[in-house]
Amino acid sequence: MRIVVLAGGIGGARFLLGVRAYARRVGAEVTAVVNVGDDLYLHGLKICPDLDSVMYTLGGGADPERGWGRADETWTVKAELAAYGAEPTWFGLGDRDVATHLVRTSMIEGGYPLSAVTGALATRWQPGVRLLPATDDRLETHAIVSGGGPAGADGQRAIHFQEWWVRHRADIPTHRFVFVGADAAKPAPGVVEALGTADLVLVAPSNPVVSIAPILAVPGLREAVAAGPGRVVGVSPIIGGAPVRGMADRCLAVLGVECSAEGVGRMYGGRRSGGLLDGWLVAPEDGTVTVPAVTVRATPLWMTDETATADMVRAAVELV
Ligand code: FO1
Repeated sequence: MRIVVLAGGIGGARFLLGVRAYARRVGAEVTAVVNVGDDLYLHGLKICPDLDSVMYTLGGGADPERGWGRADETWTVKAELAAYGAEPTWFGLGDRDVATHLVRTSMIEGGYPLSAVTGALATRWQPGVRLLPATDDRLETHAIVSGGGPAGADGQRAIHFQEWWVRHRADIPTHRFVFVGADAAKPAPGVVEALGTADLVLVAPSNPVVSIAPILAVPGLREAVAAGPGRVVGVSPIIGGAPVRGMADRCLAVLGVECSAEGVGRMYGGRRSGGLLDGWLVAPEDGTVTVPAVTVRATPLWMTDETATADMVRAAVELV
């Protein structure tokens, strides 16, 4: 059995722990197609937050509370950069984490595509699933905001997603998100093939707006999901009207989408009517959720441990 997971960072990483556990139970192989919209260059280093969250979490090296960066981290480089007044200081690079960015940056500058770099880094971490970036090309999520700095004639300006997320904590008037580079991006090697042979495609309970949407914004990727043989089941990132973690509520508000399991399900849409999903897993707390042309199933969605998450995956398999 072949499972493909569309995943973002922290929630996606936690979910992949359960997908891996389920795959080990039934002997399935797993490919994770991971968002690159969070990626940025900082202090001369190429940083891939979602790929790293997934790699560190599955490799056992992630800091469990933060969800990003390394366990047992130290922050000497960060302090030294601040001592030089090297901006930005609002994005903290851990010393162990810097080694990942140094290896990645030197390989990229050596001409390796991001997918090859990701494979090389994963050799050390042995995540137990194949990690693929959604694209090897530049695709960056930027937020169009008002206020807080020099703006265009209409008072609006674009800031990188990380500045929006980390510096402003999404607390700035925001008009929309744009995926810079998306129109010229191609699916990374292996992505279309994986979707073309998948028995099941899972949409992780990641942020639908800034983690899943940038994956689907890669031309040809959404089409590959729709045309693939595998059934597509999404897992709601919203339980009881609130995001499990992060700021999906702020992101959905920018799009004017209701922050609910039903709102996100309807945003993704039914595959039979040109959307994404065949099935949609929602939490029992959310009561009756209807999404046109989609089979909705209530099942516990708290990823309290790998077994609970693996049970969610089993529910997805049973649903389709
Ligand atoms: N998130 C923060 O809130 N503060 C940080 O200083 C920060 C640094 C950081 C460094 C490397 C990395 O891979 C991720 C980092 N994150 C940080 C998380 C990052 O913003 C993620 O993109 C979001 O958590 C969304 O996935």
